[in-house]
Amino acid sequence: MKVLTIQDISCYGQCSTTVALPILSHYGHETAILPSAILSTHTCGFKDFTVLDLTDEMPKIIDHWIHERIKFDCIYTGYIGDKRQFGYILKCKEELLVPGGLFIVDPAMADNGKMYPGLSTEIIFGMRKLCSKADYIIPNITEGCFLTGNDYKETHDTEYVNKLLKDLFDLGCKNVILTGVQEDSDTIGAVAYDGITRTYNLEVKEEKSYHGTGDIFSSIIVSDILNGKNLKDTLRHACKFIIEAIRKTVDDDTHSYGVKYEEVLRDEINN
Ligand code: PXL
Repeated sequence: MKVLTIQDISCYGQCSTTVALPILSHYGHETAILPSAILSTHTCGFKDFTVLDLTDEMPKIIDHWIHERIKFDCIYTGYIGDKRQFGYILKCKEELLVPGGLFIVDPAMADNGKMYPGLSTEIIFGMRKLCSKADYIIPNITEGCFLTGNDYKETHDTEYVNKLLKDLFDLGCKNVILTGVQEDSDTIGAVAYDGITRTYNLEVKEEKSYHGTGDIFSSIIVSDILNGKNLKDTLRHACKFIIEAIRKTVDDDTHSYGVKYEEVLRDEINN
């Protein structure tokens, strides 16, 4: 399938566009990018990172593609640093998706109860709008709380998860995939909700957590959905992949900025 991903390029740090492209390609998809910004690194754990905003370039790229009659089977969005970009993204959805194409939104803007450094509350409003028009949204718990006004909690009983899922679904999307769900301190995973059915996949939690795992998770979800894999297997694949990537990284103290997901891809090829 032909996938357009709209998110930033963090030049160093294993997140957003630099992880989405190899993963989408690995699972057989053709890729195109509409970069929202170029940063020297991602914004968590690095100081004094540089940012080049690309908002003004977006409409020119989109208009060229419309002129060329270019179309995509899926548009997959991630980190967006400037509120002016949401309108351009919705234009992409209207003009560049094939009929029946999928609009998948990872509202990548927050984690561990906090917004990422430098993001304003206007980003939350924009992400809400994207979510209202999405076929799938893939928020983590923190993003789910910011999108719906629920309080952030570290562990998540069934009542809390169900309320978040319902409030997220009520934004107007067709499917919610909520990540980072922790029923207790030993397990972590994801729950999908389509307005009727809840599909769970929880795994034994690794001690450490890393930046960029949400982007890897979403890229696998997008890849598997486009390949027609069923939801339960898709969730299991994405959760196990992240756990495995963390396991490959934990012993290397010099590697704290992201996970060694490439080694998991290599194992999938070899096995
Ligand atoms: O991994 C999400 C992400 C994407 N892009 C940028 C980020 C982050 C998280 O820190 O800073 C620029």
